[in-house]
Amino acid sequence: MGACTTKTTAIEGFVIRIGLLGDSVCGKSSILKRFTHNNFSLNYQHNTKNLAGIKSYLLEESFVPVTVEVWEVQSELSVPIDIAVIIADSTMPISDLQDYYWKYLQIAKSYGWNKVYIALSKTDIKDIDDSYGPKVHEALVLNPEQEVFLTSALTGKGIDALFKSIITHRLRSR
Ligand SMILES: Nc1nc2c(ncn2[C@@H]2O[C@H](COP(=O)(O)OP(=O)(O)OP(=O)(O)O)[C@@H](O)[C@H]2O)c(=O)[nH]1
Ligand SMILES: [Mg+2]
Repeated sequence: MGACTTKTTAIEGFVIRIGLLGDSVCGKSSILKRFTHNNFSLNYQHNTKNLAGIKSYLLEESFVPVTVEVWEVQSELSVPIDIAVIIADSTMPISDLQDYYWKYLQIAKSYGWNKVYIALSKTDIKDIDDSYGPKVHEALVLNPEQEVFLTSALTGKGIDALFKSIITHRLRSR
């Protein structure tokens, strides 16, 4: 993916709507904030409402402006979602991840969202080595083409990679 410019307002073109799903405190707002405003706060405030952040890109390969709308999902949304991302706290034991993933996969399906990604949050807290991603991949019985995204909203690590991968796949499947 080429270099991109960002704007804070939506511009006409292709819109991709992404829904972030997961337990309270798993890090949805923090990922949203890092993505839209490139900042982070350790102060926690629970959201009861669905929240959205918007960013527009001018990508070399898409020829049209791409607007990415990211929703922190707390309940069923009235807007259509293209891709759901299950956010799981990486400090959770891998043995608990499978149930967590399946629970949110069912929720995504109940909303009619069939394209689902998995991202682990807060990877700065725990010592994560190269074997962690493959272990999660195996525990969740993912397809070979499904990627496990390791992110930290605190450091910003993996956040751009997650959204850029989603945008690239979505543009290819147009
Ligand atoms: N160290 C660290 N802490 C994080 C990270 N992401 C989130 N946190 C902290 O975890 C807490 C919860 O994060 P939120 O992003 O508010 O969680 P949430 O999923 O939006 O929670 P709800 O709104 O209740 O659903 C906050 O205190 C954040 O500062 C991270 O990448 N690293
Ligand atoms: Mg929140």
